[in-house]
Amino acid sequence: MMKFCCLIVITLCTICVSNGGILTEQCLALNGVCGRKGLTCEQIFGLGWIEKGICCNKKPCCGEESKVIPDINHSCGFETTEQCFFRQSSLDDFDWTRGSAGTPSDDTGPGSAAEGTYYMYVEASNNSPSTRAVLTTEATDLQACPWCLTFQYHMKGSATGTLEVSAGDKTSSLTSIWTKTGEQPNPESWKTATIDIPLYNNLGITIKASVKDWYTSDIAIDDINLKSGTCTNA
Ligand SMILES: [Ca+2]
Ligand SMILES: [Ca+2]
Repeated sequence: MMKFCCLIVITLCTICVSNGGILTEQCLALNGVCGRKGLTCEQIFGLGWIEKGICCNKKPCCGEESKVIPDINHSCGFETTEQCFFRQSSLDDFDWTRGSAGTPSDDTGPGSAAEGTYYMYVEASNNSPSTRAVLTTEATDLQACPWCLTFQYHMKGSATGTLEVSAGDKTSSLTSIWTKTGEQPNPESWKTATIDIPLYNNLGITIKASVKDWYTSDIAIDDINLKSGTCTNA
């Protein structure tokens, strides 16, 4: 029976390669595309997929037994004080503040939430230039697969600093993958960030706001969603 199964796999691999990686529901390629998302086996299941050069070796296969990418969605709108999957970091200079209906400073910050009533913001008035506040997923186990991160952000104020998203293996170091600096166009309105996060083992993601100058430097975020898969296919 095993020999019969292996023969089928090898045959399918041949078909896949000869067709330049046509997608099917089956797990086909040595390290070709797999499933409907157009991702390599390693992108979906991580290193080791082709450990012995054979498709499906020791890993869940993209067939009936497992899904191509598990359907996972983490979200956080800050409507309650329950812990979000993004939490306050202690490896920074100060914490984000949960707020609603404006920030204490005039001419900066949102007038209302992007979603619901509450959002998170950095209050620049109390914090010196170049200080930063970080939200991190460090305490959350995130599966090794590609993710699509979206959130709403608000950057209004003549001295607005920088909002930066970084991702990577949290046991080593993170890489900056998205940055906005300064007051944004049409600054009264919330904007949507849509960020593809590639596959990492031990994935960690941070959202960091840096204060550029004194009080007109508030930055707010709301409605964070992290969905498995790429943003194109999510
Ligand atoms: Ca909200
Ligand atoms: Ca902090």
